[in-house]
Order: sequence, then C-alpha cells, then structure tokens
Amino acid sequence: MRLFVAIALPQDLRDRLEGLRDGLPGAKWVAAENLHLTLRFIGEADGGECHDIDAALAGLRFESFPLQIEGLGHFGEGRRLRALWAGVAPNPDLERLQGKIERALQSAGMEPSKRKYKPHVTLARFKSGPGPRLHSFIAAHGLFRAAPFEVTEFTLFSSYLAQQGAIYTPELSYPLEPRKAPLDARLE
Ligand code: 3AM
Repeated sequence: MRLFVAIALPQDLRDRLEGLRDGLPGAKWVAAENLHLTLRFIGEADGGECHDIDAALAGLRFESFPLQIEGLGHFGEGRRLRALWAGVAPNPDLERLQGKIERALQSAGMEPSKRKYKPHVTLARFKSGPGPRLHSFIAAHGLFRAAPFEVTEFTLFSSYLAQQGAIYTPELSYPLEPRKAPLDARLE
C-alpha cells in the first residue's frame, strides 16, 4: 500500500478551495474530495510495516488546535512549474504535530524525511506551465483566506493511481485530545 499521513479538510473549506478553479490553462485541478494537508509522505508499506506505522501513530498524544488556510504559492518556476498550492497561516502547533509524527515514524523504522516540511494544500498540478497566467492568477487570488477550523484528528491515507487519476482513501484516523482551556480561563 502507498501511504501518507494528512489532515483531512472540512467540506466547506474544500468547497471554497474548489471555487478558485478558474483561468489557468494546463492546470490539472485536484478533485475536491482529494484536497488535504499532507503531514508526512510514507510511500509503499507492506502488512508488517503498516502495523508498525499504525502503532506509532496511535501512540502519539497531541491536543486539538486551530488551523487557517491562507495565501497561494507554487513549487517550481516557468516550464518547471509543478504545483499550485494554498498555504497555511504560521502555526507552531502544526509544526510540532508534524515533528512528532516524523519522530514516531522514524522510531517505527522509517528513514528520515529528506525534504524540509512545507505545509500546503496542493490545488493543481501541471505538465506544461501556464506561463505568465500563473502570476496573474496569484495576483488575483493570493489574498485568499479561509475561516480557521479546529484540527481534531489526523488520518492515514492510502493512495492508488487509477486511470482517471489518484484515489485517496482514509484508512485510519487518529483523534487528538480535546483542547484544554487556557489557564486564565480555567481559573475564572
Ligand atoms: O500534499 P501533496 O498533494 O502536495 O505529491 C504527493 C502528495 O503531496 C506526495 O504525497 C502526497 C500524497 O500523495 N508525494 C508523492 N510521492 C512523494 C515522494 N516520493 C511525495 N512526497 C514526497 N516524496
């Protein structure tokens, strides 16, 4: 199985992101049901490895936290443009959760991730670049900002490349703990 760990996005947020699809020739837009925020790509795993990955993720403790999608960016430039994405407002909780998942997976025997983590929601991929239209698209939509939502779980997805494109299936979800009220609120 080809696996990755991600935060599934609420329907209303996926609807808003879907509303951005417009005016980019050559863009292969990610299907709305596939929009997600990757925490860690895992790759192929056999039965024993899946078991170890699940045990490592299930053992992780972390509190729920708010997350806000905002801004647009891209990987690659010009003819090497690979992906258009929506960004994430600076979020130390997300970075800490990602770090914990990275360490849990390494302790389950996985090689350390080679890339520095860059939180993003891939919106479209490109085979041939859209040229200067990308910059006018980003100029038009770059101030995109969605309402924050509460991250209450993360999910282990499988990825299957079908003829009509990638199919992502949520296999297992790992709930986060309820957020404790800040100390001053608890003292009131
Ligand atoms: O979150 P996004 O959609 O940008 O690009 C793949 C996708 O990222 C990435 O994992 C996510 C779920 O498929 N991915 C695929 N192969 C990868 C690899 N070899 C990879 N990430 C890192 N290394």
